Amino acid sequence: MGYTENQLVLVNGSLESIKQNLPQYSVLFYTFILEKAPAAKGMFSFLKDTAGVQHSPQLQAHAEKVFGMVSDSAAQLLAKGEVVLGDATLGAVHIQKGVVGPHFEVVKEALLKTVKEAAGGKWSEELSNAWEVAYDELAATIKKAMS
Ligand code: HEM
Ligand code: ISQ
Repeated sequence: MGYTENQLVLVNGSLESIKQNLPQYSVLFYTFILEKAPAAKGMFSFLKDTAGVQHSPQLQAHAEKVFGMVSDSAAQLLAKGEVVLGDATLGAVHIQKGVVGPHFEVVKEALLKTVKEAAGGKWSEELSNAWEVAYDELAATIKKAMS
């Protein structure tokens, strides 16, 4: 079955919860990533020289961009059943930073855990699945651009 309106509503509702406390959830997002892939710390310009994960405007802006792009991916899936990457340079950016396939699973897990925290009592398997499908489709477009 294709992506549904309800799935988009679920994604955007929890995106609002994330945005209501973006400093906290962006730090949490990176913390989950570095738990699984400690070496990824050196890949992010705004993390490599800090102790642990420290809040900064750049860190928050990057996290917000990723959450926003997954929401946009969900909207594209609903509207036309596929995702087209808006920024054609994203493949090259990630290659240049040393990103490889397995990193996308790490980021997915971290994203879903962050969504779970932010959604609180509103979390459900259905909500998580709506994020997962939109992320997977978006990740596939970036991986394709990297290949
Ligand atoms: C940079 C999005 C997956 C690591 C970026 C940028 C965007 C982005 C928009 C900024 C590009 C620019 O400089 O204009 C995404 C999305 C992803 C994804 C939507 C998944 C669907 C990953 C993965 C990794 C990663 C799996 C590896 C852990 C990085 C790094 C940068 C970057 C290290 C450069 C950050 C810096 O400026 O220092 N990504 N990314 N990304 N991404 Fe991703
Ligand atoms: C991937 N690419 C760019 C920025 C990011 C921020 C948080 C988590 C993953 C990311």
